[in-house]
Amino acid sequence: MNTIVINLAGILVIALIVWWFWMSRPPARRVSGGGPIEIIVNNGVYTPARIEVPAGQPVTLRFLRKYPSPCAEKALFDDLGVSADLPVGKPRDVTVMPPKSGEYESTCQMRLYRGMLVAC
Ligand SMILES: [Cu+2]
Repeated sequence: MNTIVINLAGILVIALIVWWFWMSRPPARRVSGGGPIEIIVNNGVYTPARIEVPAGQPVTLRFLRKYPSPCAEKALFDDLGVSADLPVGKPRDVTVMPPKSGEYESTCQMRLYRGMLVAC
């Protein structure tokens, strides 16, 4: 009986982890006006993780890394050819330009942190 409960709990935890890292779709944040968009880097997530930006215009993202683990030390935009080092506790501005409308993923070097720039 106890084994079954423990197994179920284990499955639940795994499902939660899978959902958290791969399937959660937080609501997009739309950019209004100029100024950098602040992104908090902490506990395995970017906040906000999904940001809508205008296509074909440079946009500045201000990464604020609060998590000291080396996992969080880089922000990579593979599709945009951008890679930035993020210092702990100090804002780091990264300017990117999505060339056309579409989704552009940002990740850490291990791909645990996942963010999405939605250009339209
Ligand atoms: Cu990582």
